[in-house]
Amino acid sequence: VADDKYMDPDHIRDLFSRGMSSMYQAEVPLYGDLLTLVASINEQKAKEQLTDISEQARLSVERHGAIRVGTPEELALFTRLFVIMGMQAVGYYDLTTAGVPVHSTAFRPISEAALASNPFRIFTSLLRLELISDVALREQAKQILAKRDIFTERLRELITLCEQQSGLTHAQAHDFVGEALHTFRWHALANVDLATYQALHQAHPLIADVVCFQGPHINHLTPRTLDIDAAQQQMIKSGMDTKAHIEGPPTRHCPILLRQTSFKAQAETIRFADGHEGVHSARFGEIEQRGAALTTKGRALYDALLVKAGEDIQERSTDAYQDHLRAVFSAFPDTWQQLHAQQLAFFYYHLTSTGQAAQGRYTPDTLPDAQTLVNEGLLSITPIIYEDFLPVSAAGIFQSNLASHTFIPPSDRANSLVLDTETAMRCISQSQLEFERALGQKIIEPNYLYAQQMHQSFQAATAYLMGIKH
Ligand code: OOG
Ligand code: NI
Repeated sequence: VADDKYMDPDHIRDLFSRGMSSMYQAEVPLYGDLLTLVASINEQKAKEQLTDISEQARLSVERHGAIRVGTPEELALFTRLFVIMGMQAVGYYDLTTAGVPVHSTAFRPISEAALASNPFRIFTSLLRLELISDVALREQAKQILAKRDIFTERLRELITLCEQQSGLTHAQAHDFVGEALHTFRWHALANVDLATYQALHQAHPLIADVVCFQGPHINHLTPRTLDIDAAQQQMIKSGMDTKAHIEGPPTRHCPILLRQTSFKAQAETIRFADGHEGVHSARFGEIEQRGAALTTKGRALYDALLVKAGEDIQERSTDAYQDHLRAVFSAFPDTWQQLHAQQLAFFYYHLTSTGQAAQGRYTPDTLPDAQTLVNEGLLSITPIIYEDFLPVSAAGIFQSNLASHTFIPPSDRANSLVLDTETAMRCISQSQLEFERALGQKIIEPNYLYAQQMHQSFQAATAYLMGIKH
């Protein structure tokens, strides 16, 4: 039994996610427009889709954000901050393979109940300063980062208090959320002079974005739409500077994984420490559509088809690219029954009315396998929603927001950054270990969570068919 002296972490996360959304609406008015646009599309679509995917309540509060931190110590602070809101590091994404000098995880809730109440996630990237080959510049960046403190003193006190007493009272939790919001707000005042900013920006725009400000400003908040094609069209119609194509799989009858698009970051006025004014682009808008989580087998097929589709993407216009993608993805089964039968996606099982009437029909020895129970109409299936991210899409989102400035594609960047794919590939497990060392804990493997959910739902449904009482 939970101690009601303390606020439930799910409740703290909900307060925090609402607070972030209000703050970001005030900071980036276009984000407010995006929320309105997505809400109206979701309302139209909800009736058709939510019968397949039952999560009415969470949709209106569902969003993810992203931050980028500069040091292992800063990353460790976020582990402590997010766990208070019931968010843990799930998934490891090495974006250096795609030419972006960061590696990342997503802090998110993991239990079914917590996801249903508010699935707020923060994609958190750690800058890899070791990839700056100019030693003097790297040292300078380190020194600048060492001087900043991204948490208020009161926030640190509250985190320590929470760790000591294993929870926060309602008053302390409200105080905590207010203090935590400060960490994510925008700073129009840089903590370096213009020349330093320019030198870091020259090395990579991301480095300037992470190093030159007082804190890791939230750079986007992404609402979830039920129809990203309709939302993308609306975005273009309302004049938003939208990304050329939607990241992820093509339009399908059965949505899988994650499809995302964004409007580009705008140049914002910055005052530098030496009084100069300049511009910096950081904050953008993104929307996403989520579909079924894929098994390792399904994911391998997805990755292979994406590579195949990407081989000649450059020459194609947006529409031609989507057509091409759809053609390539015709090799990916597109009914829930097939996706289940071929073990490409994760599912929840439910007893049908036929199943309800078959209580105790089987023993552990006679129980058929899942596919047979589905075929015989005793169990029905619904897809388990993908709660995580995609490294190729994430890199595409990063890059579309850097492109308007001096982003240099990986092949031309050899003089300042060592980012060739082969080097990055060889270091993958090593870099994950380093990331985990900085986090202060192991990263949870997403498919472990989905497999567990699928297994538990099968156990519960078949226990009934075997007459086992819980
Ligand atoms: C994070 C970009 C990744 C997504 O939705 O894939 C991301 C960033 O730009 O910091 O948010
Ligand atoms: Ni995002």
